[in-house]
Amino acid sequence: MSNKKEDLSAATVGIGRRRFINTAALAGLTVGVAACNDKPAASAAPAASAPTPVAHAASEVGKYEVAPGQLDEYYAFSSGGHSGNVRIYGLPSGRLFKNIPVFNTDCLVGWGITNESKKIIGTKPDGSLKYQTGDTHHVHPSYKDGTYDGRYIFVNDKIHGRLARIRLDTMETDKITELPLVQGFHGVFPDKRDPVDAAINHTTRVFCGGEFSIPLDNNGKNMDATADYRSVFSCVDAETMEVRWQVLIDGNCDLVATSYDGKLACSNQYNTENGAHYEDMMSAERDACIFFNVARIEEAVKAGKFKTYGGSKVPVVDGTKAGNADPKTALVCYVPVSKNPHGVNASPDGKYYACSGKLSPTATLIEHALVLKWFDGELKTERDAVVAEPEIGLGPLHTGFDGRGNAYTTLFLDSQIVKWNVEAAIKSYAGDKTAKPVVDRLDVMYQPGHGFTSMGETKDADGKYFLSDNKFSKDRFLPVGPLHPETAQLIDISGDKMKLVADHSVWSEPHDSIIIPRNLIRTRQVYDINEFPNAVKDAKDCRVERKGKKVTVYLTSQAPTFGLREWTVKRGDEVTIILTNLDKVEDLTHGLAIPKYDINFIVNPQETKSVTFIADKPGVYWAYCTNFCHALHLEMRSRMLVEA
Ligand code: RUQ
Ligand code: CUA
Ligand code: CA
Repeated sequence: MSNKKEDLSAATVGIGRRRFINTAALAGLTVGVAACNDKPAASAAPAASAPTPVAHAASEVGKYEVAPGQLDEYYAFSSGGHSGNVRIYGLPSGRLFKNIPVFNTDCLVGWGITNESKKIIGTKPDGSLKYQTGDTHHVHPSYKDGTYDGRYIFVNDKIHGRLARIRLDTMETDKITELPLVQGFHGVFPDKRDPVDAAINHTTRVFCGGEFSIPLDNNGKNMDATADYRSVFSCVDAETMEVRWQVLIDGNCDLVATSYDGKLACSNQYNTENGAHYEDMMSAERDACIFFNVARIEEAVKAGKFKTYGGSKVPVVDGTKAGNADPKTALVCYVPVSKNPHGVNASPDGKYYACSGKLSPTATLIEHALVLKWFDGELKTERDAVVAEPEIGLGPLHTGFDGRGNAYTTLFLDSQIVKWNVEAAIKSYAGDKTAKPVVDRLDVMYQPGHGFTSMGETKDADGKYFLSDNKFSKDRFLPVGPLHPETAQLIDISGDKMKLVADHSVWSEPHDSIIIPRNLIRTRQVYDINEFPNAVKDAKDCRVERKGKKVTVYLTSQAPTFGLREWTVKRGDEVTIILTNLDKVEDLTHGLAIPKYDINFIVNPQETKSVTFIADKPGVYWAYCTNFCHALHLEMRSRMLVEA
């Protein structure tokens, strides 16, 4: 299904006959995907049916390679899906630099093991982690004046409805917030300037789309009253990470986009039917893209026009259709969009939102200024905000922009990236038969989910690269057993024709990524010891302090020794080890592991971390350095005696 080489005209002609995808076609799709995977792929040699890759000419290979000792031009930050983390890799090389633990636990870093990380993730009353899993989907950095300011990255956890913030100076998670009334938190997007005070031209709010509708009073008594299930759209304060307000809506949210003037946030809706089963969710020919008028919502909250639900204190305003019939006072605007859209993206010029059809072979283009006009009561219907709906191919999901007026949409079913021209699409919609929106197509391997352009979510879209995060890699890499890696395919979009220039393997399962030029990122390689109130600032301060059964071990590391050669605690003590790395040299990280006590974490230069455990197993235990730090790394050990 995906290996076909369609010529452009044939593909375009074919679309009209496949106007909408119905249940039968979807059933066929499942079979198709399974069939593609069914071929024996145990051999490392290319299978006979392997596609001829649409690759660049051999002479151009060097152009996209990063030679030994050279640095990449871009950072890519990528969500890790149900691995719960965020990855950083370099482009164009595809070199993996770092996995940032977020909602997952990670024994390299000690994420979920140290007291500091547990506090960020959240604990139960007994001190254990509240959740050990997460499903990261969408990564978006904070903005200043419509482009990245290098302060933070925000990422969601779809499972437990949490929003995390990653500091970009250390590239570590620093806060996590759980949203009330939310199951399945999918889209996230920071504002690109303050939505209420235009003078504040950086991110102050992060918008979060709740995907699964649930009973508002989720008390175990109302499984069948699905018509009363609701989902909410949430706004989180970017600094405090507290939930400011929520909007109760009809239907569901999915992905989220924000305007460049700060006035609107929006979310595509694929389940306006409010169905609980998939047939119900795809029964309507049209769903919607819902727009949130941020200033009006905040006025309503200020005026006390809100309710609270289910024990949460967060104000919830009414964003239902019934409650917002008059555009002039409406908080929200539901713009009808073709069947079951997935994905909404704002164009870098701030003028349009592209919302893909998924079960319709179209992308719906909505004009920002017209949505504002609707809120002013100057538009007849919400649908009048639609300015184009080009037929682009089967299973359109996500769209990136090049800053030169072109959009690039992933076609999941066609296994293609389609490049279409925004102005041509608008002309064609207005009746100009000579306007041809689709300008290029490229096969990708296979079934792309998310795709994005370099800087494409900013006003500085540079039109250099498009990265296609594909959901199936099949025969593209050496086989590694039943679970395949995914393919991230790098496409050069700087010319008229898209050019596939690299296949990168990525571990399951990236959803969304962003590509940022390296000069926008400023990291620190060494911590400031004073950031940690509990730091042990001198090796001479190492000691053991006892208060009843609570014992604190103050420890330092400095290659190749720990500040204590040994220490003693008693069986049954609650032991807290506070470890400060006194080394100031860049890249000089130490680790501390204690056998049988399940302790393992690292401390970076000038960093302090702590762990707490019950000393319930008498004996001598070697506490050793895990991170190769010195010629005497193996000798870098201490002993803990737990007295019987
Ligand atoms: S979104 S590709 Cu389409 Cu969360 Cu996963
Ligand atoms: Cu310190 Cu290895
Ligand atoms: Ca639907």
